[in-house]
Amino acid sequence: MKRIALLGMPNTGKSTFFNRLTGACARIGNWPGITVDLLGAKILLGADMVEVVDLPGLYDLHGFAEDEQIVWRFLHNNPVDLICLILNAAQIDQQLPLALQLRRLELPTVVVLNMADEAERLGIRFDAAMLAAGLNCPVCFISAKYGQGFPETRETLRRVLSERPPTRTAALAAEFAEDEALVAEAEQLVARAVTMPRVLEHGLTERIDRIVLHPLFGIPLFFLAMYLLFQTVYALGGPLQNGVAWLLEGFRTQALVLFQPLLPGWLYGLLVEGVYNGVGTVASFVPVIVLFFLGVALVEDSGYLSRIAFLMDALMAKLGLDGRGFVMLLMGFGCNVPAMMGTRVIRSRGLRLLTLLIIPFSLCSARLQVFVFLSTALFSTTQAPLVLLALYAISFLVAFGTALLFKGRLHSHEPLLIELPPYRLPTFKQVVLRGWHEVHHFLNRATRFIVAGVVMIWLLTHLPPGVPAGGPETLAGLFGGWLEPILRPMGIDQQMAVVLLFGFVAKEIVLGAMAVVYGLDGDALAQLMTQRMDGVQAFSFMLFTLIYTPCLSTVATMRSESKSLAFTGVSIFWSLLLAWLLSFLFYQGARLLGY
Ligand SMILES: Nc1nc2c(ncn2[C@@H]2O[C@H](COP(=O)(O)OP(=O)(O)OP(=O)(O)O)[C@@H](O)[C@H]2O)c(=O)[nH]1
Ligand SMILES: [Mg+2]
Repeated sequence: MKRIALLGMPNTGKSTFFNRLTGACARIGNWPGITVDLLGAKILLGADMVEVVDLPGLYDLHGFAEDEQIVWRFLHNNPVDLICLILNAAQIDQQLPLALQLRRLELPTVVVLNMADEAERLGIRFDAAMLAAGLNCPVCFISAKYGQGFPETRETLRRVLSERPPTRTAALAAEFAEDEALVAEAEQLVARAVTMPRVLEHGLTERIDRIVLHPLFGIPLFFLAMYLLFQTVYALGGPLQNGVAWLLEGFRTQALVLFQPLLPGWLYGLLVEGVYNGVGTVASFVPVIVLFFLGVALVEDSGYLSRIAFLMDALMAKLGLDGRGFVMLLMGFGCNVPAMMGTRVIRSRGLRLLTLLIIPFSLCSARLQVFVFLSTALFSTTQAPLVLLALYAISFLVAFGTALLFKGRLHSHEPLLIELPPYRLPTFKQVVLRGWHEVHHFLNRATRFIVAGVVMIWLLTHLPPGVPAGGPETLAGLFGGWLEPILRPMGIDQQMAVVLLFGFVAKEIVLGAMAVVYGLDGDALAQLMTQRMDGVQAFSFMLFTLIYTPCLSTVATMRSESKSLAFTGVSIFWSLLLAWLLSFLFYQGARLLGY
């Protein structure tokens, strides 16, 4: 099978083109460094099956950041029949040197000038024939986002792939010319083949930036925007979530009960009280999560992330981090795992490890479910959003505190050059794809962790046979009993201790586990929680849930990204210790004050 590799600088639209070409839904965002790993897809191009590979962006072929090395290793280890080099047409002057560098690989290449729509708006004009002659390969113009020029580009790829005999990777060892010579050559080519207006009119972007990058108001504006985003998610998501919970409960009480007389008691218990209640309680949060990710997608795709990195950079430097670290924390609000992988764009190892260390404290959407559920159940409608806000604030504080504490050991300096891309509006399709992606991700985790988790918990709370379900004589009671001395001082009882034990695997299990431990779901579970714990206990439980190890996937990612078992161990130990300490201090302090 032939192989096409998509190469180009970060944020030039490689993944957007990849999605259009293959129908895949790779993650897209207006931030350099969204793709940090290989992603392949097979398509039928003409008569041939072809594998298309989306790669992380690279600034030049000598790059040594982890994500750039992935490209390098890929080119080294895999025969590539055609390089499709995606350049940002609106920044052609900065991007051509890479094209000239790649020419030295002596692989068949097609240069795709993407974002033709933006270049046109800026008034940049091209002499395509001259460019093609200068680069010695076909040149196509395209807008991967909106589709102009796509059929022609696809046809060119097919033609070049069928024409040229593949020159395998042998040529890779070719010496690279001095970079300066390439830059000079690129400048000459741009002067000959590109007409640029004297001043590039980025009018709207500049006007917005004058406000959001304001030295005084920039940061408060950012926090205001985040606050509004969460308020919106909460206000819209709450009713939706109740609706889904009501439907699921209705289905159980109207339809599933019909099976009760037909099935043995234990099997009905396992399937309905275990799997259905457990998974259902978690599933009712899908609308909130989807809404939340639509918000995240908007922030990510608009170009605001780069501004945030820019705004926060000076502040982060005091913590031994940089602006990107803050952006990774924000990405962690969605899911910690891709945020941790996003640190590959950071070159200095110390900086990267410090960033890796703080990301697990970022309040991810799985934890958000638990917090939305408990805060709504145990606090009034005016208090609940404040409780959530407090948890977000604590998430930041714990991350920053950790950075301060460890920066002496892991500090290292890497000057940060942030590129501020123009603001871009995501298309409807991009937003819908993103929402679908999250539902898919949820279902994926549901089948992997949640079902297995709730079945395990159901067994633990019902075995050995003959003892009262959920009681102290069950296996769960036994485990809970062991953990109790550690967790009692922070107001967490035996049953919730078992829930926390399972929460180590994935936070999505926490709610499902509560549903199974108490044999209730939805409103009934919320009702019971108000009898089982008061506000102080609930907050202590949430604090612990926020800070201790997020899930097994983050542990695995920590291990693979840091390439250090010891570092992973330190991270787990530190988060457990900190979770215990803070919950303990909060609980005992609140009780001392008479709450
Ligand atoms: N206006 C316009 N925007 C585009 C076009 N193609 C992509 N974009 C936007 O450019 C941004 C970057 O797109 P991606 O596909 O994530 O870029 P990438 O090259 O894969 O980026 P990395 O994975 O970070 O290297 C996104 O906001 C896209 O919506 C285009 O043709 N026109
Ligand atoms: Mg990409």
